[in-house]
Amino acid sequence: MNHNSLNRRQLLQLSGFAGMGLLLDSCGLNQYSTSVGNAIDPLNQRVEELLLKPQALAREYPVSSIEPQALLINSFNDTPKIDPTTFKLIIDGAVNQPMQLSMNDIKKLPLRSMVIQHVCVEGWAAIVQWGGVRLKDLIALAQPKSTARYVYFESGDGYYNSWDLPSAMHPQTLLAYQKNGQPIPVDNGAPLRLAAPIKLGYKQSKWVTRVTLLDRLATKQGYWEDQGYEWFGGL
Ligand SMILES: Nc1nc2c(c(=O)[nH]1)N[C@H]1C(S)=C(S)[C@@H](COP(=O)(O)O)O[C@H]1N2
Ligand SMILES: [Mo]
Repeated sequence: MNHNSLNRRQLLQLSGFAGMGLLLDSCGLNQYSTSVGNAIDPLNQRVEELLLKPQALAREYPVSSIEPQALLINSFNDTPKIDPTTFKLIIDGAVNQPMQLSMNDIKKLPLRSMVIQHVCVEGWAAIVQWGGVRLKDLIALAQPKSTARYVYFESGDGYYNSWDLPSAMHPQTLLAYQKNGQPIPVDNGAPLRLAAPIKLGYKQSKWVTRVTLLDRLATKQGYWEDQGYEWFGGL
């Protein structure tokens, strides 16, 4: 079943991880090492471990701390035009189950809400609420291959980015469609944007259209990263 929408079995699989067995069929140990991976990714872990092992949570704030004016629009390019009714998020690469999901599909998945601090390296920060689907849940649905180590994100405005797999699988890493309790405004990345309290602002791609799991980091690592920003971008 290739590039199908979310079906009932997959939804059941997600709730309670009844389908974990499917994720553990990896074909033996993979001993290769990527120079980039070993050099700058201290958390290089196998995907099976990341699906099971709890990761430490970053600070969350009460709703009363939200600073609605503090989150500045920061876009390197024009806001892209994406029709949310026909939009499909592509998940592909090192997965056994490539998928294309509509916003309806995505909204059927468990909604995770969090109030976190967004930090931009340009010298501002904002407490903001994000609601959306955990990226980990989407990756689990796509059945990652045991060789996957990185996640590459493409955006509708030409922005691109890559993350280490542990950060992508972190329980507070969301593909968000809500901001401060409302649908995300287009300038903030609708219909889907990355939101996580563990990475700097430039790692939080807006208008994400494609999520590609990779065994090795591509030469294109990120729009800002390729101009000298640090790749890991952790907080
Ligand atoms: N696609 C895309 N994503 C992006 C950017 C961008 O220019 N294009 N800018 C980044 C930077 S530097 C920051 S600080 C945040 C800003 O998010 P906001 O505009 O919703 O406040 O988006 C990040 N994600
Ligand atoms: Mo930023």
